[in-house]
Order: sequence, then structure tokens, then C-alpha cells
Amino acid sequence: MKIKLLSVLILAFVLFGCESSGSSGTQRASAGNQAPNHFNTPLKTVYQDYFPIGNIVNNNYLRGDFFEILKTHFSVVTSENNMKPDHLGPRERGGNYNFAPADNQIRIMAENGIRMHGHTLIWHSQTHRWMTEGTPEQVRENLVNHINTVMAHFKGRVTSWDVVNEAVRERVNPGENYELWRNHLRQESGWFKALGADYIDLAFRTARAADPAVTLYYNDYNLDNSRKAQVVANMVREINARYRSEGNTRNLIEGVGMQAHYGLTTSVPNVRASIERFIALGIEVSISELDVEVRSVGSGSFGIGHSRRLSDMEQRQQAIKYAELFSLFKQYKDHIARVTLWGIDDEHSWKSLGNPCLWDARLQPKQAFFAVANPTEALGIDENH
Ligand code: 9MR
Repeated sequence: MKIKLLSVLILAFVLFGCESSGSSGTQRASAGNQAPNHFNTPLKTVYQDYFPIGNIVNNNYLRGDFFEILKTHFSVVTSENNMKPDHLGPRERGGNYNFAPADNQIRIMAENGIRMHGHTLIWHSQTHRWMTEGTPEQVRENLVNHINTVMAHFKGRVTSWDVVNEAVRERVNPGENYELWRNHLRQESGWFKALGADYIDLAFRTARAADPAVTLYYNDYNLDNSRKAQVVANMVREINARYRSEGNTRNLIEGVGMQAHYGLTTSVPNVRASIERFIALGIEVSISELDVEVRSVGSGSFGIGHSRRLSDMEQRQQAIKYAELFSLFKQYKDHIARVTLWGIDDEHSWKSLGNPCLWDARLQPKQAFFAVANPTEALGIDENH
């Protein structure tokens, strides 16, 4: 591998091309107008021999340029919010479920050949309080009813589900025993408080029974951190081993979703180590919520509407990180089931302050877009050497 000046020049040309392209618009956003021909190829086509490329869908994205970008570049989507427990489930025990927004999204996506990943069944956040209040028996029943109701409703239209989301604490401290994964679960989770660590196994067993055709995922962030990855791997290993010891030939947890909310300082070797750790368990990995913040912002500053124009240096650093990540993902194509980006443009990203997306606020493709479209070239790697 060697750095080629030519590649750097091409990237610079691409940047020049998109910055001078003036007005926003779908054609330009998705086709890059003045860019060399191969950049016009939709991302889903670029990666067709590797893995499906995804993004999120929300009601904003169902129209106009957003929708054009979704249709052009992505073959799978995750509903940003509309399949979460608080959006679907009733505000009070016994109330009605609201499936309409998610149904609408699935219908429109299906009409355009885009598949839907389910996000998410059991989570400590975005979940109505009543679901985790009451006796353990009641909470258990709420969990089972919720999974059964939701999975039955979406049967045949959603082929993989995040069954449990973010059960492990944000940070796992050094020097602790990672085998004892139960000690690292979020204590603040209403599910944990009512049912202890067993809620995880219960959720997955319920989901398996509700729809055996679905691939069941555990989804979490900070999984590039080797300590947290070890905790999750130990949890998956134990739950799957017990399930198999009962005579089942299939794993109960069949995939780990690495959310991949990354930044410029994310270590790509760490990401690689975690991917290897998970596939060593005999399960698949999905990169489930990828974004790369230029400037890391804390959770207190999350929200849409705060993007800004990036300097050339910032764009370039972000592009390189995206390119490094995608060239890594390509190496694991046999084990990576899906790479999903969390948002189309910087301005409407949940992490808008970090400007983490492939398109800018005017829906112009950023250097990051071109880096994803051709990571080899962005990194100046000569594939023949
Ligand atoms: O993008 C989502 C945002 O619109 C929601 O309001 C927010 C509330 O928690 O959740 C965001 O999505 C999160 C996802 O469901 C789970 N992983 C972290 C995501 C945000 O980075």
C-alpha cells in the first residue's frame, strides 16, 4: 500500500466540484454533478457485493430531496423513532397501540424496494413508565405482551429486530471482571429494576417464539471499547450457550448491532478488534447507527438544527475516518450483515452539533460521502500493491 498523490488530487477535485455546484437539489446531492462518473453510483450499488447500506427513516425523510437520497443510495432503513416502545405503545396500561406512522414508513419503503430493520423492542429509554411499574409478574407480562404485539403486527415486513437496546452501562471501568456481565448492566433500567438481569434472556426467548423467521439482535454503543465489548460478548456467549444446551440448534442472540456513534479519535483497530470478538461467537455483526462527529458533543447537546459549515481540514479528517471504517467493514463482508448510517444530512442529525453525516445542511455531498463511495481512493491505497 502506498500513498498516491493522484488520489489526493482527485479528492481535492471532488471537493472543489461539490463546493462550486451552487444550489442544493436532489440531482446534485445524489449525483454530485461535476464529480467523476464513478461517484455518481448509488452507495447501495457500490457496496452490493459487500453488504446492504442503510439509513434511518422519519416522516421528514419521506418527501422531497431526502426521499430521493434515501431511494437512490440505501437498500435498508431503520425507523429513527417510530418503532420505539413510547411511539408504538399506549400511554397507559390497556390503551391502544399506534402503528400508523411506522406502517406508513414501511409501506413507502417497500414500494421502493427498501427493507426495514426493527428498532427497538426493549430499552430503558423511550419507554412508557407503566410498562416497568408494578409487581415483577406484571412487568414480565408487559414485556411479553409488548414483544408479542409488536412482532405479530410487523410479521413478514421486518426481518431483523433489535430485541434489547443498550442494556449495558455506558462505560465499563478498567480492572473489573468482564465475565460477570450482570454486574455491568444499567441499574437505572426499569426492566432491570423489576426483573433483574433475566429480562434480557426473557426478551430474546419471547421474540424467538413470536416470530422465528426474524434475526434477533442485541444493539449497543461504545462497543469499540474493548471492556464494554467483552461484557457484551460474555453476555451473548452465556445466553446462547444456555439456549443451545436445551437442544436448540440456532443461537438465541444471532447478531450484535454496533451502533458506531464515532468521532475523529475513534480507533479503527479497536473497531476491528470488537468486530472480531463478536464474530468469534459465531454470530453476525451489523453496524447499526453509524455517524462520525467532527467535534464530539456530550449527550446534553444532542438535537437537530445546529450544524455549521466545516473547514476543509475538518471535512478531510472526517472523510478519512469514514474511508478507514468502510475499508475495514469491507474486509469483514462475510460477517457484516448491514451498515446503517444514522441520518442523511448534518442539520437534521440528532447530533447536528457534531456535523456527523455524509451530506451537509444544503444536502450537498460532503467529502465524507465521496470517501464512503470510494474509500480506497480516499485513502490513497493502491490495491495492486
Ligand atoms: O435519533 C434519535 C432521536 O431522534 C431521538 O429523539 C433520540 C432519543 O433517545 O434517539 C435517537 O436515536 C438513538 C437510537 O434510538 C439509539 N441509539 C442512540 C441514537 C442517538 O444517537
